[in-house]
Parts: sequence; C-alpha cells; structure tokens
Amino acid sequence: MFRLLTAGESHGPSLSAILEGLPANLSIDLDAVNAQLKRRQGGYGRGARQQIESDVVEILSGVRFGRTMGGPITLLVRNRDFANWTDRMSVAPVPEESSPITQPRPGHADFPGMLKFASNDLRPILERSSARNTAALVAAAAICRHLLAVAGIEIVSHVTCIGGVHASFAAPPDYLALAARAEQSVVRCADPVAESAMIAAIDVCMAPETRDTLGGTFEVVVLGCPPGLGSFTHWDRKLDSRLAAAVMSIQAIKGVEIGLGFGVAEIPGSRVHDELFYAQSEGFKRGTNNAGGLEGGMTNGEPVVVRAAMKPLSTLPTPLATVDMQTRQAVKAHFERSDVCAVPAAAVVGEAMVALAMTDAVSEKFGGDSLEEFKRNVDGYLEAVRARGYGTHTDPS
Ligand code: EPS
Repeated sequence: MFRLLTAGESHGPSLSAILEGLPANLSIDLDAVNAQLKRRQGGYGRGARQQIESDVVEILSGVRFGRTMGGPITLLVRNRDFANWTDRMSVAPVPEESSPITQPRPGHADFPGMLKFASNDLRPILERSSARNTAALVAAAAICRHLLAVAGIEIVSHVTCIGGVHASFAAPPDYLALAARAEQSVVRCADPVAESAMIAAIDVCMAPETRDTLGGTFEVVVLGCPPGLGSFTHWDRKLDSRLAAAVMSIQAIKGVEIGLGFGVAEIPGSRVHDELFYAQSEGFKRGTNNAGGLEGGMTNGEPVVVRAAMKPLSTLPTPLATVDMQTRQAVKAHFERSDVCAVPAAAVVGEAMVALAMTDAVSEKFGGDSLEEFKRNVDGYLEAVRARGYGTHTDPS
C-alpha cells in the first residue's frame, strides 16, 4: 500500500515526509529531487520568504547506496527562516511567550482553525496550514516520479490564467512543447503575449498604491499513461475522484476540472464524447480528448488533463475587515509578509499532487516489492493490452 504522511510548520525547524510502499531497488537521483524543489520556489510574484529559503532534501531512511530498500523513506527539508523564529517557534517552553495574534484573515484557515483547535492565537493555525508544507509534498512526489518514469509516465504543467489574463494555445495541444516553453517563463505560461500581460497584472498588484494579490488557473498533464489505471468498481477507486481530491488539497485551490470539465454542461453529447478510431499502425485513437484521459474513473490511454483554479492569496497587504477574536472589536486582518501571486508555484505543486495520486494508482495496478517485479507487471500488462489492439502492436490478422 502506498502511503504518505508529512509534518512540519512554516517557521519551525523543518518539514518532513514519510513515504511508504515504493518498491526496493529504485535508483534515486537527489539532484532531480532538488531540481523539483527549486522549480516550486520560483515564479514571478513571490515574496521575501523565498530569498531566505533555498530548499534541499535530506534523506534519513529507506535509501542505501542511491537505491530504495523497500522500507519507509524519510525526507527532510530544513526551514532556513527558523533561525529568525527560534523564540516564537521554540519547542521547549519559554519564559515569555510572544503576544497572541488574534485578527483572522478572511479566506485563510485562521478563523475556523482557532475555533476548532480552541486556540486564542492564530500562530499555531497558520504555521501548519501554510503552503510552506507543499515543499515536503513536492520532495515526496519527486521521489515518486522515479517510479512513474519506469512505467513510462511523465507529468508536466503550464499556467493558463493569472488575474483574468488567459493564455491561448493551438488545439490539439503539444503538451511537451507547451511545458518546455512554460519552463522558461517566470509565470510558467507558454503564450508569450499572455505572459507579458500576466507579469504586468502582477506588477499592478505589487505597486504601493494597489498592494493586492492575484489568483489564476493552471493545467497539469500526465503523459504516457497506460489505459486501465483506477477503476469504475467503487467510488473511492475512481482515479478522477482521487486526482481531484489530491489537487483540491493544495492551499488556495477552489476548483478542479478534468478534460473539458464544466464545459461538458454547455454542449450536446455529440460534441462532448471522444470518438474512437482504429489504425493498424497506431492502434486505437481518438479525434478529441474532452474526457481528459479518464472514462469511468479509469485512464483510457489519452493524456490525463487536470486543471485547477487558485484563489488570490488571503494574506492581503491591504488587509480586509475582520473581528479581533479576543476583544470582538472590528479590526483589520493580520499581515506580516506574503506572496503577491503564487500560481506558477502552485502549478509545480499541482504536478506533485498528481504524481502522488498516479503513484498510488500504478502501485495498486502493478504492485511489486522490487523494481524488477514492478517492471515485469507493467510489461506483462502492456503486452496484454497491445494484444487487444492498444498502441503499437502486431495485428492479429
Ligand atoms: C505562506 C506565507 C508565506 C509564503 C509561504 C506560504 O510565508 P511567510 O509567512 O513566511 O512569508 O512565503 O510559502 C512558503 C514559505 C513556501 O516555501 O512556499 C502561507 O501563509 O501559506
């Protein structure tokens, strides 16, 4: 069984993750994990915190001589900023506790968190609810990508909108080309015209006379998926629901769509469903991919396309009205510092959450205690579906 647990606070000593269920003998490239952490820290519109942090992973268990051993893998990412927070985040009791923060930010976890955890201070709430934790998730997912690569699966992303500025791209999209272009863009946007307008929109929000935040949308695409991952047999085995839950768990995400998403409600069925064709050279193929690679909760062999909408960050430099939880007086919400826009980073986190859900799905389908066993299971299954006409194969005639 594939399992993941993370721990850590935004300004505590470190973030950590324990990953269980990956097969033994999988080679781990630490540089590749650190490269993913670096991608997550990037993006135009990030705040001062990213100048303090320079995330690198330490592996504390589960890997020997560069290869997994089959046991739980413990990952650690230290918070450099902890050096500035030793008094306010001390594990041991301190003679004088810092004064509580009592002005919840509308849109943040502060208000329901203080009520739920019986806290008079929003510090313990904001520390764990912070999107800083996504560093641990990206590190864990970067390990998982090694296994996905063995199964021929690659995950890419690009930003499709920031603050109402929409990117446009040709249909059908060449996802690898889009992702390569997005990788060079400070807003992870493949459309150069939209890219400039997105940067300008972020600049407006950064300006002293505006001081606001911006949300947006991004698309995560899974390439190389065999058909048949996930299942229609029960609600919690459907891969679309698992992907949606994984992506929806990212801080500030308010909407997730698969394929045409909400667009399916607008047009007749004849224009929604992806007709099936067959050519001896390519096997089965589709004219369109409105299903986003998922039918009946299973992959169908087409690219899996997941889109998410991120709300503007709720830590507003020009704070909104709120109520002081101690005095019940009308006050302005708490503000220390924040990002203006974190949509490019959220796209990288989106890839990570999709990678975790896909790892769960491939582990379920192919299992195996060793990489050799996992590979045998992948190869055997691919051979079986090829014999049924999927992909390149020898036609029975
Ligand atoms: C975050 C608030 C900011 C972000 C942080 C997420 O942190 P701080 O309060 O320290 O300025 O920078 O994101 C990260 C630290 C990160 O590495 O992504 C929040 O409230 O969610």
